[in-house]
Amino acid sequence: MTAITNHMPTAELQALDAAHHMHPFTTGDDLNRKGARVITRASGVMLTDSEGNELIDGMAGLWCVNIGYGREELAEAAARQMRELPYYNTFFQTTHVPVIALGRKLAELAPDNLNHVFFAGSGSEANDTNIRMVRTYWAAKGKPDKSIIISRHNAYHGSSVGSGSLGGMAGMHAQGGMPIPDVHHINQPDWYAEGGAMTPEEFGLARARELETAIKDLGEDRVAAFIAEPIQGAGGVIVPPDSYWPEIQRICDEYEILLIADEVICGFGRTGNWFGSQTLGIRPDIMTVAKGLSSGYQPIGGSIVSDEVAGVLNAIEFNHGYTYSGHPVAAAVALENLRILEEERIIDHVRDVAAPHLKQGWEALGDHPLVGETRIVGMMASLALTPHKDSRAKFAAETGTAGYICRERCFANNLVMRHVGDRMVISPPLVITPDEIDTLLQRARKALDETHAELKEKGLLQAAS
Ligand code: PXG
Repeated sequence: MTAITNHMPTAELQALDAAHHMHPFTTGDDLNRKGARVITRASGVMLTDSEGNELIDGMAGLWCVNIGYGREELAEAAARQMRELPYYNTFFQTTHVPVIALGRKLAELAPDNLNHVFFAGSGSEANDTNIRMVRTYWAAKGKPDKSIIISRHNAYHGSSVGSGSLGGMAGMHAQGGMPIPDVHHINQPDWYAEGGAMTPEEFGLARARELETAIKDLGEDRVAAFIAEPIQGAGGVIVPPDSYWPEIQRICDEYEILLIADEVICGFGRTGNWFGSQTLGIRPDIMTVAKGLSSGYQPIGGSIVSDEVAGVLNAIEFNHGYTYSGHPVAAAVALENLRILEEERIIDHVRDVAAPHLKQGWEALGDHPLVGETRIVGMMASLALTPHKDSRAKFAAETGTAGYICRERCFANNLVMRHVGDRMVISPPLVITPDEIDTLLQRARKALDETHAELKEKGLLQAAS
């Protein structure tokens, strides 16, 4: 067999990809007809594809490459660890140095009483851990019926059976027998799409109080936990109104419900603090982490757990764990990533330089005829496309039609920006410079202009009635 390399013609790579590779969240036949874009290398915030195009990665891979691409130190850390101890498990009363060091570092970085880490290979696995952990916690406290986990429609918590059930994606629930029992969903705090005539503050309170109503309906003695992303990422960078989180926190405290903050996207500097919980003033009992923990250089995730929860679980045998829980190479790479984030003061760069610069330019896109709202916190941002700015109207065309066109126009202009329905979202590497932000914004505006022209030409600028 011939070796497959970066130097093969794109069409050949695409044909092999089509023949043997099944892509996530993709209609394979459609993709295989047109051929996948082949990414060959990356450096800083830039991606290179097999045709030699250089694209700004406005999505930091998939919300994860926080320190940017091409950091030799992480390659070195991986190679060093692979030579010394490429694998050992953390079952059967054993441990190893990288996992000890990473556990201590995370306990130091995480807020307050969050001092214990259960490692996993991904965010999905970590949220599966959380399902079993909160139920086992209450059972150990003599309350085995406290097993319902409340989550939100349009949340994303992963794609395994457990984490996909926690998530609120209707398309996922329609396939493969989800959600599992004892998961309950309330509505999301998306004021732009669902707020109607309420002010954002009224709406935020109303949506938070759905949690209280659900707890009362289901019974306080039945509800184990509430899980939420501080800011929904995959749902479209939905920034909740300021009134939302304080009310959620009050309800969790009052009814003795564990609060799980899913920090898979918000963690490790994305919102301008180490964790989104700090930016939004939340006091979680458990935080889910992954993605930015290693800047995506290695697959690793985990649950960072409070002293109280760990205290209860440590008194029993928790029959749970993964072959790669605390994988030494992934842990060594994560540690090196955290060292770089800390020593290079990358979160200060976000707070003082990159986020204010991006915010100014992003909000300026709000004057574009297609843009109904702009939202941004730290280095995660969204804009809602609309055919009619003043009424926040949706398009008459199927949801996602305009968003998809815009995403394609972004690609054509060498910018990776993702669409979620008709919202455009970005989440660039945290190390992005002001000049690179300016280029990103210029390309985004050009893509919006071209999207507007294409929608007009195709008669798709109609509002839904
Ligand atoms: N929680 C949150 C908040 C996430 O965003 C997960 C858990 C699951 O993590 P893993 O590592 O199992 O994928 C995620 C993942 C998208 C997209 O299209 C977002 C994610 C994954 C794939 C695609 O925006 N987020």
